[in-house]
Amino acid sequence: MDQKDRILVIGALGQVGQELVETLRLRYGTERVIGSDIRLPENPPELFEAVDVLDTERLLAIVRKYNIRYIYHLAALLSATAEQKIKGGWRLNMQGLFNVLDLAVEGHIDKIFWPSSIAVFGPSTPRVDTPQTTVMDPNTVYGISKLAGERWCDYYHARFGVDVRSIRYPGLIGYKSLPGGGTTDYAVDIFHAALQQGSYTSFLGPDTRLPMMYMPDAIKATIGIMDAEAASVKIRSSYNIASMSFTPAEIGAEIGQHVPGFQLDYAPDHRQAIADSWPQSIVDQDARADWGWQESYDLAKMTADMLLNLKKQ
Ligand code: AKB
Repeated sequence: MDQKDRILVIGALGQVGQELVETLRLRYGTERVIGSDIRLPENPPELFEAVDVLDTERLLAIVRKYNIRYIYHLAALLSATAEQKIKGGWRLNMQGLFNVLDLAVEGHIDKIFWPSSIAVFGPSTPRVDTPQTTVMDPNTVYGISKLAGERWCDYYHARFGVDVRSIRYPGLIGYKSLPGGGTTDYAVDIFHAALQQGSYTSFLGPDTRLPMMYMPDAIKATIGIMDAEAASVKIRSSYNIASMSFTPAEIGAEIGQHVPGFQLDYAPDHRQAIADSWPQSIVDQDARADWGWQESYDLAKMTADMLLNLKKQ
């Protein structure tokens, strides 16, 4: 990337966006990373713009204003929220992606990161050690939009040469930002509740095993695939990536090692059905072989680090 070229993060106030902007700024310098979200936060940080990814004119104006060449397009409605806002979820998740892909076709930008999710898999997918390529029959609005998005990324790469790169995020856990509207959010809420109340009621049942990842690993994978040589990014739909899988009971037991007397209860709600349609564990050998993906955190290491940092806050 040329010194005068800049990076735009769309969805910079979201769970991943906040940490990604921070990491990219440390790496490339504050002035080269522009944050954006649908609205400005109360005290907007430096170089932050209100951009609705559905507003193509505004999007192009910002790309031109800052000489943007790379876009990390994170804006989306997650699995639980999109079930409540079916058409809105589809529109944001699909049209937003088209608008960014078209910027590349028109030559305004060079490279795109767009996240997919384990939600692309569905009830007929093998749930244990889910391979990169397998049956995919998502039955949620979010999953359907992510699978369609993957197909469009692959199409735009093959047809127009768009350099778009993607990974399938598992549930993401971090202490710097909160998730919003996902099925895996319990795995963040549980840490806050453990420290504040010493107890938590999980909205997923005790044995619901899901693939998860600690945020530093997710950020490493996100920047890692963008940094990789184009030729080594062989899959242009989206890569499976994995680091750990656990159940609410297992993470509760791990937290209990650090928070004596921690009490975990269960009251499964509508999100249980979504979780039950997703994989329990993921095979990610393509990401490891093609562009060197390697995780740093397992459940024990993540739990210790989460609690340490939340206590400091
Ligand atoms: C969600 O739960 O919707 C997300 C995801 C797995 O993509 N965290």
